[in-house]
Amino acid sequence: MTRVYLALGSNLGDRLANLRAAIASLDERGIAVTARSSAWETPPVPAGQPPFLNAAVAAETALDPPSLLRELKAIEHALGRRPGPHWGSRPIDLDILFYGDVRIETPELTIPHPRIAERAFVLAPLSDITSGPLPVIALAAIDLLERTGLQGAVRRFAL
Ligand code: A4P
Ligand code: MG
Repeated sequence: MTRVYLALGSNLGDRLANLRAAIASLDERGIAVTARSSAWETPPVPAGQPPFLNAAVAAETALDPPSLLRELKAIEHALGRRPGPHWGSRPIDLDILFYGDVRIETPELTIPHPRIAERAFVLAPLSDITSGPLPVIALAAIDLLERTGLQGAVRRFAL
């Protein structure tokens, strides 16, 4: 089993329900959720689309990285996501942040997910479910979040 961290984001439809449904689906697909963050409302990057609710989960899985990505894509599709513009609005986005301590650079997968260290919408949820150094990056989410200067731009909701 490998410890993975996943990011969830929604800015279309019932955002909280989308996050909850995605987390329930993970458990059904061999991705056993062990911790979930609060839901954080975050300004969209780039601006000009509805605000996101973001969350992060820790999970244990026996799936290899390509199989894990396939399961996440299947959940996105089941929850109504259809291919659209890169960085566009979506009912649900599921990304692999970390897969154990592994680095992966293939056409289909970049792990750790790019730009984690600069993204308040990833770091705020991660700071709920991690305390020490993050895998690979080796710095704590809370310290990275402070460096973004965006802490004040995110609001917490129960998930
Ligand atoms: N892919 C490569 N690496 C990964 C990975 N670690 N996890 C590939 C998941 N997928 C990965 O993703 C496109 C392709 O990336 C996948 O088919 C996979 O082969 P996608 O989810 O279809 O498209 P996307 O989400 O538009 O792209 P991406 O790269 O996930 O976008 P980002 O960088 O995550 O940005 N603002 C706020 N406030 N909150 C957000 O959640 N999200 C985005 C999406 C932009 N702005 C946001 C938020
Ligand atoms: Mg994505």
